[in-house]
Amino acid sequence: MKKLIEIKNRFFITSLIIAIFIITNSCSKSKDMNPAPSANGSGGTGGPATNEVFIQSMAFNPTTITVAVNSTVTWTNKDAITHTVTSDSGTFDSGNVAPGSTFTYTFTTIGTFAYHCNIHPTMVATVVVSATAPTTMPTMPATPSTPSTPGY
Ligand SMILES: [Cu+2]
Repeated sequence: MKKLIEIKNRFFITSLIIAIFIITNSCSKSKDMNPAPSANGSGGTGGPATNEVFIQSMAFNPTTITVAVNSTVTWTNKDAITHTVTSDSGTFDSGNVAPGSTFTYTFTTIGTFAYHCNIHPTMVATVVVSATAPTTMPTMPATPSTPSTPGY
């Protein structure tokens, strides 16, 4: 009878040690949890779309746009003053483009077309019309490198 109690006692102590070990182990595991990655801010640059030129801050943006032949280019006046989109060679002329208005022109001839604003002669830009669509993609901002996680 005394022997049986001793065995039961040892079993209890062994179980207790195992239980403590499991609890300790599971607690240390929770330290491995990584913090959730923070979400990036909203995208969208608000810049001109493909085949679009912004007339903004007394300048054409982009100053040189390359389009495939038979493309339609849209100029959008983002300024609070009137501008014009006038070809240097007289190929096209928008006339007055009021603030918030647009001018479109379809380029059916391959070549380089310099243009300016009749009201502000310092505003000059170029449309390059190529046989095929440009292959260059808009430059994307570099992906920021993730900071290294210190080892445990
Ligand atoms: Cu102007």
